[in-house]
Amino acid sequence: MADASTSVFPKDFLWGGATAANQIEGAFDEDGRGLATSDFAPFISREANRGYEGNPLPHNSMTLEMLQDALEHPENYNLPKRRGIDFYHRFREQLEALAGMGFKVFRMSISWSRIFPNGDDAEPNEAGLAFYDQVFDECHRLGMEPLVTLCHFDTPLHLALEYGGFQSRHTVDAFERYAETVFRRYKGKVKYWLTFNEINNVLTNPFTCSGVVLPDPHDGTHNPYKGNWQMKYQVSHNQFVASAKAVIKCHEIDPNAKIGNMLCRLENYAETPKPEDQLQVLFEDHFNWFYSDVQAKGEYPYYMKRFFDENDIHIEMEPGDLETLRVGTVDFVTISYYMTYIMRYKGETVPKPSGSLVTAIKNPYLKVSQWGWPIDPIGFRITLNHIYDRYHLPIFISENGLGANDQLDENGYVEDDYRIEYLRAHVEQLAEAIKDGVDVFGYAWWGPIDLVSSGTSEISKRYGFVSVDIDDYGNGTLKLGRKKSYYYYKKLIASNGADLSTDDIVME
Ligand code: P53
Repeated sequence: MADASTSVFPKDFLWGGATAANQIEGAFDEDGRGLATSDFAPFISREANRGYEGNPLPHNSMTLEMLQDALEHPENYNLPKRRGIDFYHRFREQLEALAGMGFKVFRMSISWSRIFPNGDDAEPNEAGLAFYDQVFDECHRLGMEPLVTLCHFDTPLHLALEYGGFQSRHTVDAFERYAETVFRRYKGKVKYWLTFNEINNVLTNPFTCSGVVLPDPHDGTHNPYKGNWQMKYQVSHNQFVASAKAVIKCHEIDPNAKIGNMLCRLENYAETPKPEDQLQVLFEDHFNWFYSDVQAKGEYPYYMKRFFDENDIHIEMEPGDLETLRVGTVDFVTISYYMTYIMRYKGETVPKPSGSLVTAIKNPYLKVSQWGWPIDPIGFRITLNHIYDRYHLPIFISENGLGANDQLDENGYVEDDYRIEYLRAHVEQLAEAIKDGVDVFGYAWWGPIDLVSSGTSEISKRYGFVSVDIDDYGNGTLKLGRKKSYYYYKKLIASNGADLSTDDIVME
């Protein structure tokens, strides 16, 4: 029998799950919380979403006009991120269910607009600060270390509307103050911090990722978010500086805390052995590595110069920025890993990023999820090796998971063998990576409790081991259930990842 004594995982490996404030909390207007961009991300059904494979994600097309309309007439929209799963009121019960699997870590984020309702207020909101005190205390009581993202896709609305989000240095300053405030408040309670969630997603989702709202051109000629590389790379620079400033503050305020980055890792394969296709992989890799290179190595990588020069991209910097980036490098690297991508040569010597999160070219060797995301456990091992080789920093898996349209019974149970298989296969490859010598210290399953999807605001794209009785329109009792995968993950954690067998799952 495989037990913890045969495990290849470090003894204190952090098994657990990951969430984000905007996808679980709800209570969007309670206790002084200000509005955030995520409060305007409308529900997009799976049917409506069918056409988007290979295109930028739907919320990317949020324009100023749509936002203003939703602000004036919220009743015309289904806005699930305002409801979440009511974690704000039910966190004790929900955390307890997660701790029941033996979680050692709970990844969550702080809602910036709960702490500073406008993002840049003179004083923080004590009710918001007190809420997270309770959540962290509860995590510790249950034996879970909180790992906390400062900003996970929820820029305060005021900063988005008045300053264009991270297009402005005002937002950078506001972020630094927010970060400093929470580092001081939670010193000793939070050991692991992350700066921005999936910082590279500005390339595809500047609204969601960076609070950028652009006006609709009205003549229907183009999507204002398409291309626009000058804006996106300026925003990236501003977020790098904001991230580095947070790292520096964190180290000053709490020398025992560690702070990491978070990259949506895109592992690319060439479509054929043609050297040109492999060259395209190199290009796309650069667009992805750029983010972790700056955050982990502290400087702009050599390969961006030519891309910026030949595409007429000019980054405006303030004096001291390069020094800030150099000093503010992260202590560890984290990624989300969901899938791999296929690259075909586009015929350009200096191409632009592909601007898509879901690969348009199908990999015939891989199955896909119900949402068309390729499932590639071996790609996970490959990507972990690539990252470790590049940075030699400890790695934490901030996200990995499978969204599925679970058919829950009246107890919230489903025999989700597909999720069990996804988890088993990815942990198996994670173990291989660790045997390869990669330093990984934790693994957080995305959405260990059903929550609102980021890309489409669906709840019916369920990721959880714990189910929540709520539908896409907010109907339901919010009662929790335990899926079959709950008992599998519990067993896996109890053996510290040694026992991956799926045929002796005990439902208790
Ligand atoms: P959802 C796209 C591709 C890969 C990861 O995504 C992504 C996205 C954005 O939707 O985002 C991360 O909920 C993100 C989470 C998100 C999760 O992946 O669209 O950090 O907030 O929920 C899964 O299925």
